[in-house]
Amino acid sequence: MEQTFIMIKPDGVQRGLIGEIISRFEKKGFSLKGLKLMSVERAFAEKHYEDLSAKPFFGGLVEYIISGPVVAMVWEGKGVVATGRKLIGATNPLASEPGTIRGDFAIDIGRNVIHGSDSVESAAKEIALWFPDGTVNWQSTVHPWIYE
Ligand code: RTP
Repeated sequence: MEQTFIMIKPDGVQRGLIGEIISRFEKKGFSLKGLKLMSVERAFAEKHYEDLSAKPFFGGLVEYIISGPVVAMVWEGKGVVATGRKLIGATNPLASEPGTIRGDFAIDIGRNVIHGSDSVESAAKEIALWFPDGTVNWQSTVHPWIYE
């Protein structure tokens, strides 16, 4: 089953949005397979965002990610990468639809609350980086009520 990496960024943690965000993924029917609250070092944040290292906002982005604890998660389910991105909303929160996480809870692109993998390939890479010891292997008992 497909997995994605989701991170609640430091602003989401500080603003008390952890429960709200987890609730949205849970209510959709996705399964939580990994969860930890952690602070990351600069080098780790740079590694996570290495594809954006040439962007002018890279320095500010890294400062933002290391500015406080983040919640790292692995969510599993059919189509979870693309649908996770839909639940999250557009990168710029002012362009995110109401009803999405960024559309409901954010204004500035540099304080957009949450990260979600943009492809199955980057999800695998990010899960390996953030969860080097692996994730939790379990299956929800409501599985047959979510999938036909
Ligand atoms: P994410 O990786 O965090 O899920 O965001 P994304 O795919 O929607 O957007 P991406 O282009 O990968 O950018 C990563 C994060 O960098 C910050 N950003 N700042 N100041 C700017 O113009 C700018 N552009 C992007 C955002 O925090 C974005 O989520």
